[in-house]
Amino acid sequence: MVTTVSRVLNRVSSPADLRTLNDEELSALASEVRELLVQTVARTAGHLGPNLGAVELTIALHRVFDSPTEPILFDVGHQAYVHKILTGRAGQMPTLRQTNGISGYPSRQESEHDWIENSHASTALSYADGLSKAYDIRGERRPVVAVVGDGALTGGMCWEALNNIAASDRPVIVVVNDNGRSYAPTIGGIAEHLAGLRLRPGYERVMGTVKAGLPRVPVVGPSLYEALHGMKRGVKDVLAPQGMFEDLGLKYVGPIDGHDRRALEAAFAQARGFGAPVIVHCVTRKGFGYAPAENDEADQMHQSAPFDPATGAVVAAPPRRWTEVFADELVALGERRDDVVAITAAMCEPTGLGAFSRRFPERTYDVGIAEQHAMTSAAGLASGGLHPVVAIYATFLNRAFDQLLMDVALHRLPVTVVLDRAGLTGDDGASHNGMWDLALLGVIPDIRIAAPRDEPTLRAEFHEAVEIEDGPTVVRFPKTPLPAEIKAVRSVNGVDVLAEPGPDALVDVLVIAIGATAADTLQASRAATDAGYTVRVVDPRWVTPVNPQLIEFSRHARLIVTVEDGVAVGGAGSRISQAVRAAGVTTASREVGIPTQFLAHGKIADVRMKAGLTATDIGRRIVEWSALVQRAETDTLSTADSEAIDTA
Ligand SMILES: Cc1ncc(C[n+]2csc(CCOP(=O)(O)OP(=O)(O)O)c2C)c(N)n1
Repeated sequence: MVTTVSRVLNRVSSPADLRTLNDEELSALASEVRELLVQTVARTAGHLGPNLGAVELTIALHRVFDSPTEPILFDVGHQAYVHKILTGRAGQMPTLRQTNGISGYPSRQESEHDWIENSHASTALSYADGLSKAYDIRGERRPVVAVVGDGALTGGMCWEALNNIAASDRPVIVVVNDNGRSYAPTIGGIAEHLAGLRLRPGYERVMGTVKAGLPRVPVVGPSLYEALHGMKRGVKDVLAPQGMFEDLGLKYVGPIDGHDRRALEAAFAQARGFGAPVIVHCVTRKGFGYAPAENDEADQMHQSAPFDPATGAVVAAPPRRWTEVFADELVALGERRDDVVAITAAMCEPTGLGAFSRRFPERTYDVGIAEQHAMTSAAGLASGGLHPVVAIYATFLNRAFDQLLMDVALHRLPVTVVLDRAGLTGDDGASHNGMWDLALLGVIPDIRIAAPRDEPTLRAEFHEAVEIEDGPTVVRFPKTPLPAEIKAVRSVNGVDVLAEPGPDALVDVLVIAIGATAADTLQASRAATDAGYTVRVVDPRWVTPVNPQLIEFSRHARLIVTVEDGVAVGGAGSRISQAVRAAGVTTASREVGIPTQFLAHGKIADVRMKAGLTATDIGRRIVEWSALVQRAETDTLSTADSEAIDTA
């Protein structure tokens, strides 16, 4: 177990230290890094496969390029654990992704070696393009390195950037970390082209023969590494234009065995010396050196929950998630309706499309990491008479906003967008929280958004959504485990009443719970009841359009409090408040939601606490606001009394 940093790794506190090590030490270092990766992620959870595959590549980059003067940018950043280890953070690895610990992505706060931290894919080449332009204008000749996976390379932004990079003479070095996979195998023409380069005569044959003869061990040792290392050094690493890249006007180096550090270093040095834009194509294996990851068919332990390092087996059975319910319903829907098709942006299994894709492969489209294209392609499918279901994580919807607005909604096309991981997601940090969707979607004319609160409402609302054929619908649900069923005490014109003193009662507070906040909101409302206020808790089920019944309920309350797990500014609550005011109802209203901040990574419970969104926080605020309203009413009454006396 390497929680105390050992041996060679002990001597590496910055990339400069790497340049003092000999071959043997560097091989030992690679093994130690892998051991540390496995032991760390086994406890903290996180991205394992991508990092195991990038060990030699990252060591070689840091030996050839002088980071941070020569920036190394990691696309997505989920494969940057090795970079963290080599840039002075090995000792902090046990805190990876933990509250107040180091981030699971590069972090500008953590290190001058970390340049970008957004973790949405396919941006590194654009950053590199811009950085190199800046250096150019400032008269500095500094190479900029962008490390991009074959998966991220399917994203359109990469090609927009390459279009500019190729037309310049600035030293942008695009290192393609090609493991043939995103989560699952990368699909599409670009992937096929890369595969074509990778499969040039001789390359795969050598790799295959070597790999077949190797003993399987849980964590790679120097001998295994050396075997590959030695055998692969015959593979060509020529500086030569190749097909697609040549057509773009880019120089191409490769394919390089991405686990042969010396070959990598030679290629990087060659690219660096070239002094102009160049692609270095490195072929790696996701999960390399750790048998359970290499053998994991689903995603090569792309992102793992805590596991037993000896076997790779996940230690705790995962709780039942919203995703599984959606997955179930989608298959059932596919059986009933042959016009339903499913689209994923390279996240088939994580977004719950796996079962549907196996049952209806001809009706499932993996478009690559290309949310924008996914949405407009869905518009095309809908124009052609089908009903597409686009399944993406809420945070990645940001990418496809304009496409949903203009290409889908403006055309009133029946596309159902299913947003997983809506609300706080916690340990993946600021860029992964699904907290913007309600605010963004709220400005789309006539869009219909459902926010289920539990399993039965998810099933029901998804079905209602796909029945709508005259415009887009959205169904959003969180990452947190499914709560117990929350039964409505009654339902009025589509609004579920979850708690109330009685059907006709005028209440002190109308609490409107959006989607999965229902459980906490009910708990919070009990605090208000305990404090002596009468409370009605409702779930509108559909966030937009605002249900007129909410306005009716508002007329029978002294205060309205909305609760949502998205940004409060411009969110569902503010929309409801506006609708209430527009209807001439003067009931005071307050909105509980996520503050407009980039929230640091941590356990969801900790992040929720920092955001003031626990049941206790919500309860306290409801009580405080109720007291304010009561006081204001008393003040108004006493002012009215004194006015009456004055004028008497
Ligand atoms: C815009 C966007 N969509 C989806 C994701 C989720 N995601 C994270 S890593 C990944 C696969 C990346 O594949 P690749 O770039 O080949 O890197 P690898 O993990 O194979 O090293 C995906 C789809 C993301 N980060 N950004």
